[in-house]
Amino acid sequence: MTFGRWVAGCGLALGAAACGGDGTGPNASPGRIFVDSDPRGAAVYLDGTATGLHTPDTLRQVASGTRRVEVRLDSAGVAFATAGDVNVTGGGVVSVVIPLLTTCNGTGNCVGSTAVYHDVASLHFATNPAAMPFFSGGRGDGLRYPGAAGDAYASVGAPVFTGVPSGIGGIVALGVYPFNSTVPPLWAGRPAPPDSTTNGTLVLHQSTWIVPPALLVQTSVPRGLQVDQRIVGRSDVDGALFIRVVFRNISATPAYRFLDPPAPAAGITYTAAYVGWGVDADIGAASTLDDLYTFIPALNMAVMYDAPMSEPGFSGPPALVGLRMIQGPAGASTVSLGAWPAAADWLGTDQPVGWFALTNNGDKSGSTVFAPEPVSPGDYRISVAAGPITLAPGDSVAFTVAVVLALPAPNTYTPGTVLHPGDPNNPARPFQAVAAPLIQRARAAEALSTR
Ligand SMILES: [Ca+2]
Ligand SMILES: [Ca+2]
Repeated sequence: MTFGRWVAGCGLALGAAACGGDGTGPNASPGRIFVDSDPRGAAVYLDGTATGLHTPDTLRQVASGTRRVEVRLDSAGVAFATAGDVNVTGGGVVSVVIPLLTTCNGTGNCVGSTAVYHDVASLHFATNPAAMPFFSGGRGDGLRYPGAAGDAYASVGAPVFTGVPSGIGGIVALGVYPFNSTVPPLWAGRPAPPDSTTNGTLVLHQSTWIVPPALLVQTSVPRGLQVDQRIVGRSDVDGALFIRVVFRNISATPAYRFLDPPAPAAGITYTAAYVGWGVDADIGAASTLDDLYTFIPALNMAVMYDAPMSEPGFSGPPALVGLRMIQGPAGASTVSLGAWPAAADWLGTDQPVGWFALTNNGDKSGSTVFAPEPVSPGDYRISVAAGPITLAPGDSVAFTVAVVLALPAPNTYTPGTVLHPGDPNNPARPFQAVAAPLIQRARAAEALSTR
């Protein structure tokens, strides 16, 4: 979908600001640029040359016309930098607030190259500056259990979002793979507080902005959102991470508008929004995926498992992967447990596919709704999301999810025989006995989250 009001009028997505009349001319006098950044303390470059100044500060005696201003900051070994064009008018002052970001190429592989691994609670998992946990270049080893030498369980995990942006009339949806070989990611990593480990508790912070790259600036996609993730694991709670997620609507802030000038000046209000988290659990080699999914509605949990409960090359029985909404966002009445096949991943131009997946086709008839049973073993993604909520400019909403891994209960299944999920609403189904350790661990994760 294309919407005229978002057509860029004065520059590229990552850059243009202070559009309008320029003061160039044979007699134009120099002007000034007040440069701020978010966060502050970045080195300021003018037309590619270091000025020696750091934000916030004022560039003086700047020749009139279009000038290139860049801010750069190295944080935790990652270079965050953003550049944009600024029109300087003779004698005047132009003020800009430029956000510090790090982005990747169309495949996201630059994220993989900068992945950092963490170990806690027998989990070995990747994070990166663009804030896509469990991602390491799509190689399928973003989450291992138990430990670094353990088996591979996931290729990516990510916040998900869907809603109706004001003034647009369509729907937008953010999935777990917001990039492909031709479209750069919607995610732009932001500087975040450093990691910490205290008394066996690991705390990681991840922050990202959802901003359309130049190729998508005329497309209806999620934008104007900041997503902060606080990932916590404890050495005394095996196989569990919990993730506190905050979605913040930044669409009307000066720093965001520097990146996305075609967005409505008053910002964007999202209605009928669902917020949540998704995982591409891959139990075993990515080339031979034979997984199935199901749900445990009483726990608001989606589950992925190896269909034959026997994975060649694994050191033991394949664990089950649970994704649980532990605490939903304020005001949400429905938890939607989603799943979709790899072939249905949506990107820039097929947003209704994502809305369908994350809300279960908008079926809001109960407190917990879930996707239909899978047809056959394969490569799927799972999600937990809650809504509907409204997210106006300046609003924020928070929720907590848990990612939980546990081995199947012994002697409850036949290795090599496909374990069918059965009806999620039937607590007597055979799957329930197999998943008993996962259910127990998911309840323990809930207790962990309240301390
Ligand atoms: Ca498998
Ligand atoms: Ca998968």
